[in-house]
Amino acid sequence: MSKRIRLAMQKSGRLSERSRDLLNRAGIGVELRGGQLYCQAAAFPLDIMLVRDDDIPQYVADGVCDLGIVGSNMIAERLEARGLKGKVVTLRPLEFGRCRLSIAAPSNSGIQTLRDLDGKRIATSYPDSLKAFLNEQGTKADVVEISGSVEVAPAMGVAEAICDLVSSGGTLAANQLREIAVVYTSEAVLVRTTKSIDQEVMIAIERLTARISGVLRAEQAKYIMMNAPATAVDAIRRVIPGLEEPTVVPLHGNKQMVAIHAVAPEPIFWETMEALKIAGASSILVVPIEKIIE
Ligand code: PRT
Ligand code: ZN
Repeated sequence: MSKRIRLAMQKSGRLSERSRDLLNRAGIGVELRGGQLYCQAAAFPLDIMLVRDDDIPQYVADGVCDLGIVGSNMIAERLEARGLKGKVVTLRPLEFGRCRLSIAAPSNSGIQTLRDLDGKRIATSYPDSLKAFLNEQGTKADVVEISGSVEVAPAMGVAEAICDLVSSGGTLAANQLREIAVVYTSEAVLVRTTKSIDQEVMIAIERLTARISGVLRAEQAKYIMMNAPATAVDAIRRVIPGLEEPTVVPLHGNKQMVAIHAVAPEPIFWETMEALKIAGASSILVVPIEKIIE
């Protein structure tokens, strides 16, 4: 039996569905039933451990798992802030689970800047990230560690401020909290252990990483086709940023007109389509791309 990658990802929570979806789009064949802690991928030498996100950094750092899909906030808190950064390498950001770790205080309090936090208490589930940040900023606040519902800490008199993850900002607003500093921004990342890895597994990791990169690039990119007068090709190339070498072919029976086909590395907005039309293009088609391998 060939050797298999061991990958840790979140069992259930904000990252689990997107993690599973990403692996499936990379052709891995992940079928998970509720309550499962372990799963063998059908179409790739990959075994998946489904765990709490808090445990993923340690599993990867210890080499219990070769790879992990986890928020970079967890890597920062569990490893970087504890001097263990070298235990894992980030293979690539995964473009989901975006958020920021922010310090916030009640809107009606006098706390408006970091300096106002001197001598105050800040409640958080990210004590090590927060302590490292306060140290770096020279702010002398006390860190109160709590495990959940951080946003209610000021109302309950547990602390004067909080430090928590923010994505839409809705939770802060609902609790009359104002953001005063960003500790770091975060997104889901693919990480690998720096412990030694079997050569066969390493090759499979490279294949997996290339497939994931292909999926993510394809998600952004669009295939664009249009007709235009041959004289308009240069103007059209200027409209689409990053459009490097389009395929330009003459239209049958009309020597003045060409068809232009190209991969646009970024989404094409209506404004871009309108600008293409003004530059001379017609019959403009934009279609999604499913996979890319360079
Ligand atoms: O059970 P397990 O330990 O695995 O899960 P969990 O409950 O600890 O984590 P979970 O599923 O809530 O979050 C997993 C990961 O999602 C986090 O580690 C981040 O990497 C990422 N993520 C992205 C977020 C958010 N956005 C987020 N908004 N994690 C939590 N939040 C919470 C935040 O703590 C606050 O309570 O959402 C609230 C704020 O959201 P907004 O939209 O109101 O600003
Ligand atoms: Zn967690």
